[in-house]
Amino acid sequence: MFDLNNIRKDFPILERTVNGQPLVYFDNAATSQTPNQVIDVIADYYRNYNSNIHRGVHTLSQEATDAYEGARKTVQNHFNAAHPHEIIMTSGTTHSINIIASGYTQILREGDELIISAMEHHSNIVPWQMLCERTGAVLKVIPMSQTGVLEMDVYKTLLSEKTKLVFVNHVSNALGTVNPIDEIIKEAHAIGAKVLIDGAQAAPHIKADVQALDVDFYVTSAHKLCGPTGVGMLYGKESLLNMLPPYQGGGEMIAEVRFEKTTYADLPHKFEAGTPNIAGGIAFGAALDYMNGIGFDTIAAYEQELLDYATEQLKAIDGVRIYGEAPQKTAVVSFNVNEIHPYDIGSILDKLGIAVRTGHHCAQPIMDFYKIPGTVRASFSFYNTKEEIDMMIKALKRAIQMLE
Ligand code: C6P
Repeated sequence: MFDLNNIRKDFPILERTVNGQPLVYFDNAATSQTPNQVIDVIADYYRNYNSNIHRGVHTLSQEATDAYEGARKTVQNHFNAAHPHEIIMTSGTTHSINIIASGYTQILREGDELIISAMEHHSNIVPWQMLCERTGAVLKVIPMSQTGVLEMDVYKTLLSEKTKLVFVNHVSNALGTVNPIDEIIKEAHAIGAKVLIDGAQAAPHIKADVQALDVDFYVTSAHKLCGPTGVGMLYGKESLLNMLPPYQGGGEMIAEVRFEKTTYADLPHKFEAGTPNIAGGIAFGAALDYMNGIGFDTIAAYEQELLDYATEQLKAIDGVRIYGEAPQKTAVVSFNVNEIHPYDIGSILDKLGIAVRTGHHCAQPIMDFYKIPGTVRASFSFYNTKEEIDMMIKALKRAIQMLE
């Protein structure tokens, strides 16, 4: 049963006020809020068994190691990876993508082609541009339509025997579009290219099954799905992760260190140099447990109601233009009102207690495509309510009156 009142009680931050108004938190795509169940797990680690992992024979270290490796198994089960060692714990999506981009430096040759989409976050653009600079590979872009849908026909024409890698986000952070990653992966595999899917925005809404998708790499951040910041994961097929070199050198990622030669640890440790974010990793597992306790189907159905309601209310306001009207969307609405700068709307909404994100959302190519400086982005989570959307609409009308 989806008991919204009880769910909201799990999130202490929802009790607070901002500028004397009750907080309405609609910046969930930037980072989601954290329930007591996750906060308690972090506090419990520091209160009761704070210790380094994989290193000590002592009890605390073993308890911490068990909890951390338990979280890795939770992540494995959630994404249905075949093995726990296919889950690399990272500091987040950006770190995960950089591990792969760095790893392909010695593999790519001049003239090889990489494909990204027109609606990527900078994290899924810049590391590949840097890789192209290092290797002489060429980046191609799948264009999108005015409604924010990828042009799959063009994608098919971009694929060739030169294509080595394809990178697409599962869900666009600025538009909410859910991309047809099944088809993207199948088409890429048909010509022998590997695929990395950026799941940062999908993971809070959609449970991805990496084996069913047959995806080569899938990455996400815990802080988008009720977990803490500074932790995330890289899923990679065992054979590919074994083929790639380590990203960083240091403790934990070695088998043997001699001045003459060092050998590397097996997966997953080869990619996990140094002391990780231990409490964060454990809390990542707790966050997935929490969300699975509610159920991803339940979450998606309720968020769709919020999205439909907000879209309808916004469209009823004169001068509102919504960016991103794909048939399949997560609960994100990006919009502008006439020529008003999004920052001005965001500032007034904040004065009225409403948190939205304004600007280019680290997706400047999307803003260039629409020839706008940015948008106002309201992004919803399962703990938001229709009453909160009413409050945003009322506040927005007030902002428009003040600014026009
Ligand atoms: N998008 C947003 O407000 P990190 O910062 O590494 O946890 O995630 C980066 C990232 C990668 N891909 C996508 C699709 C994303 O949305 C994000 C993070 C936030 O939209 C913060 S910029």
